Amino acid sequence: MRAQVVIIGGGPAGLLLGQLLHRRGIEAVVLERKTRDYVLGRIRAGVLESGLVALLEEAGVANRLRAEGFVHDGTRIAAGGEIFHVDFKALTGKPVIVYGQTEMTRDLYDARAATGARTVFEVDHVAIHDADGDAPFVTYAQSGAEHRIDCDFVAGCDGFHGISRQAIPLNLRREYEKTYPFGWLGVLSRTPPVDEELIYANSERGFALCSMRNDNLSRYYIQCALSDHPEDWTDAAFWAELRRRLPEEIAARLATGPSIEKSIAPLRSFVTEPMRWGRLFLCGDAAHIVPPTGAKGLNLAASDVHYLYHALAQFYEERDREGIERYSERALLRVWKAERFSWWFSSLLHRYPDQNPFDLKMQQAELAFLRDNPAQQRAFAENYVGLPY
Ligand code: FAS
Ligand code: PHB
Repeated sequence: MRAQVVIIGGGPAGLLLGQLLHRRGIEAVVLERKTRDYVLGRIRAGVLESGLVALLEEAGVANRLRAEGFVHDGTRIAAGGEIFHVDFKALTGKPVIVYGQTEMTRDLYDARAATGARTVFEVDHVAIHDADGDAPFVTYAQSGAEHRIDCDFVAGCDGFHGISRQAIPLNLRREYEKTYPFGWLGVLSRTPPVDEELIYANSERGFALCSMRNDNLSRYYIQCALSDHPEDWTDAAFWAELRRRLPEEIAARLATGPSIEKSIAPLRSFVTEPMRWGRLFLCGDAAHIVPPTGAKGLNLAASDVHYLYHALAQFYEERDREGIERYSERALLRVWKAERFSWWFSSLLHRYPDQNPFDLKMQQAELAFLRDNPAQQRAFAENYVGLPY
């Protein structure tokens, strides 16, 4: 088999890249380890930056998003018993759209199926060969048979636990990592959202976040110990703890109900450099991870896709290698700015076990500065709605 591009990973990065390439007449095969339903069963991100929305529009996959997504002009931040609003639209001219990653991925799968482009599910033993040469190829097993795809380029969109990053020789890779001493316990419930916007809360008991997917589907998170397991938390215990971490007027109107999904995500900051080796390009979580506090994970995958899509189009349409040569440099410049914002916002809202009274005073002063200073609010808003590509 042969393809111009082999995309390893059928998550949002791989599917969005495949759809954009298809629209430019560039043929890509997507290899996905799981089934489509398994991928769609993951509950993850919920906030889309305008850059990602524009890419989905260009990919012809934004109709449902436009019809069902919630346009949010700002967010609320609760701390010290009070709550303040940051107005993204007034400060930056841009909103964000709340639309579940699951639904975005579903739209991308539907669009890909409609194009007839090749997607191979339930692949195993995927391996990348000769990525540093001029004739790379990918091998994989499926349904007991071994397969080989010769290609021009390989896009490693296989997430943090994929094989693509490992294909780059260790002596050529530089990895940067910070792990956080807590996780996020997330609950999805068929209940009306507690507010029309997201509420990020810093409480003495720890972080909490009130989000949503639609008028009757809410997503809540509370900071939890790394030793916790979802089964340690009954629904009643989760709702009671969430209430304790919210201002009274918000807690009083919280609609509770059975959890339809309950999971714990560890928090990590991670970047691997470079994001390219020869004809292999890393995209999305395969190259970097951010704590979900700043809602950047999915949106960073999108900017990687933007740079790679344009680089490949430039190569095939103009036989110009400039975008390919500069992919890693360009992508990493934005990655590190999002890593910084996600780390800063996490340090602002969570309670850390080693925080001393001075540290707490610094956190409170940082929150008060964000509450009171228009320049700091503008900087926060610019990062949250998404820095330019
Ligand atoms: P993904 O991990 O989504 O997709 C990679 C795909 O590659 C998967 O489908 C996987 O099955 C496949 N794959 C892996 N190995 C393979 C192999 N060897 N061969 C073939 N296929 C392979 N971001 C936010 O912005 N907000 C959030 O609230 C948020 N919550 C998250 C919660 C969890 C538990 C996790 C893990 C991440 C969360 N994220 C969140 C980040 C998340 O949204 C990612 O940034 C986003 O999924 C990145 O998309 P991809 O890079 O496509 O990686
Ligand atoms: C979500 O809705 O899942 C969500 C929203 C904002 C975040 C993280 C997660 O910062």
